[in-house]
Amino acid sequence: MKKALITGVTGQDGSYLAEFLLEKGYEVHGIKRRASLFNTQRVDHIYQDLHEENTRFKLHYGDLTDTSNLTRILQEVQPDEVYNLGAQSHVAVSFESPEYTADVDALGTLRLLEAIRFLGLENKTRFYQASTSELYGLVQEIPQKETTPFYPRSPYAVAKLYAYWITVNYRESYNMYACNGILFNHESPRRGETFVTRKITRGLTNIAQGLEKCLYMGNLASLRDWGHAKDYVRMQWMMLQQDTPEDFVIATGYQYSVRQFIEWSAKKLGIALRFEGDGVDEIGVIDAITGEDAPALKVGDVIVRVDPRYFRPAEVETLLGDPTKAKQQLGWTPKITAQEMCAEMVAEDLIIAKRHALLKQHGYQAPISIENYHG
Ligand code: NDP
Ligand code: GDR
Repeated sequence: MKKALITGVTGQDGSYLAEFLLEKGYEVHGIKRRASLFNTQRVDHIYQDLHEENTRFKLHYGDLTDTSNLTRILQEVQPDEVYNLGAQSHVAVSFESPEYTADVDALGTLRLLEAIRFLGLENKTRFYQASTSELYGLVQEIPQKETTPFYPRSPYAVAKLYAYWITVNYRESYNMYACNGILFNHESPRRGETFVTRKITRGLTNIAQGLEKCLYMGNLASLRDWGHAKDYVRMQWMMLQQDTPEDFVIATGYQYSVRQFIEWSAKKLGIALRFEGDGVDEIGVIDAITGEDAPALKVGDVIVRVDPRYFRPAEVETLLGDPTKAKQQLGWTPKITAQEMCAEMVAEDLIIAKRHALLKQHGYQAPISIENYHG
């Protein structure tokens, strides 16, 4: 039975990857951080009671800033594959905590690679690094592919640049099977609440249920190549099953604006929008793809207000990936479109919003503070 170790197992990708590897018959080990509240919601459904025999999903307390802890876990587990998904992954937050972001995202990667080498596992353990389209930052070529020069635009991206190159360096220096997946934005109903897509689907479903009044947003013109996390974790695994380690861009090859994502979500909910503060005040939703008029207004005007607080000191305005290499060499194609993913996210968040509205109706506080998630 193959063993995999996942850092960041409690995150969006970690949870989908753990599910995927368990289905493939792996024994899956994950590193979770100690927190004062439970932080395993995304993997609770695959939790296996350790008191039972033959459990195949095991969690270890750990942190990417803690070398001895990482070394001990690697020694204990002796994994065939390590997926380094753990990171301070929020770009805007990285401007507020740049040093911590570098410690976790850059040095954390080095710590893992060095521990693999130190333990003499370099010929056994294959290593996947969660690299990112943020490396392209101020884009030098459209669309971006494996050979496009990098130009990072945030402390997060600069830290990930180090992680990218140290992975390449360990591959070249020590002949390790180590590779980078350069993944473009990917989302799902499990996406963190402060990333733009989830903030939109959560905000608009809350508004539709009368729980919030206004969606405060940053740069609506920003363009992203959005895929579904489920499609992308499959690719993370595929990259470690090749004869030779190589780096791959994973993207859909289609690009949309933040504003379009808001419009799709509103259309799905049948609500009308009014944008304020972005220089264009508009009433009504226009379907971004078909150009159809919006359905009739159902719950009153929903106001999307641009708030400069959500602008970043340096923005990545446009990202569009070229996944040709992954398609040709690995036969990978994404199955879920951005619009389908948006519909799924809206549907899931609507269920949560309805539950919260019901609690409120009966005088109870929603279990999660609605106000806490602007980011
Ligand atoms: P999430 O933010 O959802 O998950 C990050 C994970 O890292 C969480 O499990 C988190 O733990 C953990 N983590 C954070 N800090 C530490 C630390 N100091 N030590 C150990 N673990 C830590 O990210 P995603 O799942 O979306 O992304 C996975 C990886 O892929 C990240 O490295 C991200 O940078 C990268 N990436 C993501 C893309 C995307 O669009 N989603 C695109 C390209 C790259 P906790 O739950 O306790 O917070
Ligand atoms: P990103 O994702 O920075 O691309 O990083 P995010 O969803 O945070 O932002 C995407 C774009 O939307 C704009 N934006 C807003 N963003 C947020 N979070 N909140 C807002 O209110 C808002 N308004 C507009 C942003 O400015 C940006 O242009 C994600 C993370 O998952 C990284 O870890 C990963 O490496 C990259 O995707 C690929």
